[in-house]
Amino acid sequence: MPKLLDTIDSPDDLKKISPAALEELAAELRQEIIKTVTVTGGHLASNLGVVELTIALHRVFDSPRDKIVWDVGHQSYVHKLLTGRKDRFDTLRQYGGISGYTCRDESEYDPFGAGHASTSISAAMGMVVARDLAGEDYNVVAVIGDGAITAGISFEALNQAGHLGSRFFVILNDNGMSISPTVGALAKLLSRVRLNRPVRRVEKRSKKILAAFSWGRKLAEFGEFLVDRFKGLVIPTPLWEALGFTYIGPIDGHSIRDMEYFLTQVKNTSTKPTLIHVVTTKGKGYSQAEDNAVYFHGVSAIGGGSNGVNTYSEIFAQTTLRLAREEPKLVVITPAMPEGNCLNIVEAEFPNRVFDVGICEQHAVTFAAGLATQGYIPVVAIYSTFLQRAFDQIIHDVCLQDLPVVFAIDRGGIVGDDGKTHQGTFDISYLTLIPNMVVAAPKDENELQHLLYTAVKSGRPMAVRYPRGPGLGVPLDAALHEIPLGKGEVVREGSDVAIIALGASVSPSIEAAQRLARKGIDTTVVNARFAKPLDKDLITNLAGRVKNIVTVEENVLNGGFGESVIKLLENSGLYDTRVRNIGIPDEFVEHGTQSVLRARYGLDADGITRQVVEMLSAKKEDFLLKNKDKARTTQ
Ligand SMILES: Cc1ncc(C[n+]2csc(CCOP(=O)(O)OP(=O)(O)O)c2C)c(N)n1
Repeated sequence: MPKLLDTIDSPDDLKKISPAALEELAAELRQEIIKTVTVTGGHLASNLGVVELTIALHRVFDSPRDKIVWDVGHQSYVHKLLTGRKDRFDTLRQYGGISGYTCRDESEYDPFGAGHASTSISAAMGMVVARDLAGEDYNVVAVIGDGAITAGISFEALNQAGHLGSRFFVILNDNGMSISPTVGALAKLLSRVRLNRPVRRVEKRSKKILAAFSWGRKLAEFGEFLVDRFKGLVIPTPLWEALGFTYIGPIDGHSIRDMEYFLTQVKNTSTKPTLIHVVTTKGKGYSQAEDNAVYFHGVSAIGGGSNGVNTYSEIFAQTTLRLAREEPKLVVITPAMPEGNCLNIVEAEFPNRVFDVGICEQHAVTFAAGLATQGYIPVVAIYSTFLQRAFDQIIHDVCLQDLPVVFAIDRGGIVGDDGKTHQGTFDISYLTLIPNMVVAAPKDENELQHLLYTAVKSGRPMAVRYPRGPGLGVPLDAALHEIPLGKGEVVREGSDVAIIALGASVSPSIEAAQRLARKGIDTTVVNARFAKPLDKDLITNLAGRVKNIVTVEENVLNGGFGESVIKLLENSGLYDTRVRNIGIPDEFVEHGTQSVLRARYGLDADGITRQVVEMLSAKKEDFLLKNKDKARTTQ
């Protein structure tokens, strides 16, 4: 039987589908998503939860003229399938394929790209003001989850929206879940609304009341009516009202009919900021995902996983648990990523010392700084890409006051399928420029344990940055020891060329050295361990002996580890050293598997070998330090 989905190339086609057939379409969309995500990996439960909401939005609004701004963008698969991307949907998150998030380059139906949470209301407000300034009349709709709305930036935008008072729609997609259950006082308030019977009655009654109205002007009072009539019940109207919004809801987010009805009313009548509270079930329609929405938030592609070797995140959590047992002042902070950082084992034993602060990276860092002022040792467990959010907090609240906050930075370097918005390729640059900060990166999971121990003992702001995925499978030392700050290690001696590698790049550099040996090239490999402070003695002595130096890092070259090495050699007067920096050029790294992307940037053993051979066979002048700008552009 032909599929309804096959007939839809744009929201206009969707509008031609009869209301009676929409449930069938919803089922087809769910099947398509499950089929694809099983192969490609991706965000499953969040997308299954917004099937009906997305259908209703595209039937009521007129995208791309009307702007629908999805927060995070991880739940935009249905939207992609309905906006001309179904034929490429099987390339989701694959190298060269469509992104797992919204992306302006990909479609005119994506008015704003995302990947990080909580930007939708701000971005949509920009569009609202642009519309008003230009004297136009399109609709702007921000769709945000109950997790993402907890971030400060969301409230900053709501605050402005209420102040300006322009016509604007915020759809709060409330499923009670972030990746883990949503935390915080707002989450408690919303869950009272979701679960409370009187609210369900309100919902039914408001529908009846609406049904009694004819379409048109009278309905303009609907929002105010609902607010007045039921104020004092558990509906959180006072909160939204105080922010200058009309509150509508809660609405059953799996009833297309209800949503079309309510959305049409507000679209036709509302003149001010309006928040439409839609209640959905994460994982809807796929019982396993409904029962375990945490696990099914994001699933790996077939064949993905760690092949039985512990991931760096797991080793981080196991070490943190050990350290928490020894050090009663140690506390752990996660901005909404307890699962990704494997913190469940720490939380199980020390529930009062693990704090999930919600999707609030800025608060996480300043909260840690506050704890540190009182003698606690906060460990901020955070992904590299999300820590970008807290740049000023690291500078102003932690480093300027030289407070001993440990940053356990997961997903440093190339992360893979999540793509441009999630690559951890900037942290070495943005952390090493800050005074007082120590920045370390372990060569393997055993060294991760020791560096975490070192960081906790250091009494300094210190970041330990490690990659996404499994460790190397090396044995773990039973006893933890401190590593002197700023001390690297020579892991292999050779006289033709020296590779100084950072973190995850050490292992492929060792492999490259073995390949180079087969070509008769004698290679030193240094595990730098610290991007700051650099091991000055080790590096300058090395440059005295070996005149060809290659640095390797999974970070952008601009402001990266390699540049610091060049600066050190220059400042030490070692101008006759030839240096080549291997790393990420000045671009955003798209999606694809980690191995494909590492190969693309020459960061795997093949690429490092090739570049060393190239360097040794190139003219000497191309790499002399005095020509360093040229050297850097020979990537
Ligand atoms: C700044 C930032 N921090 C953390 C994340 C990781 N993350 C992706 S989705 C998500 C949960 C979002 O929850 P919610 O907004 O309620 O959407 P749902 O998945 O429940 O539909 C989190 C924490 C992110 N994308 N961006």
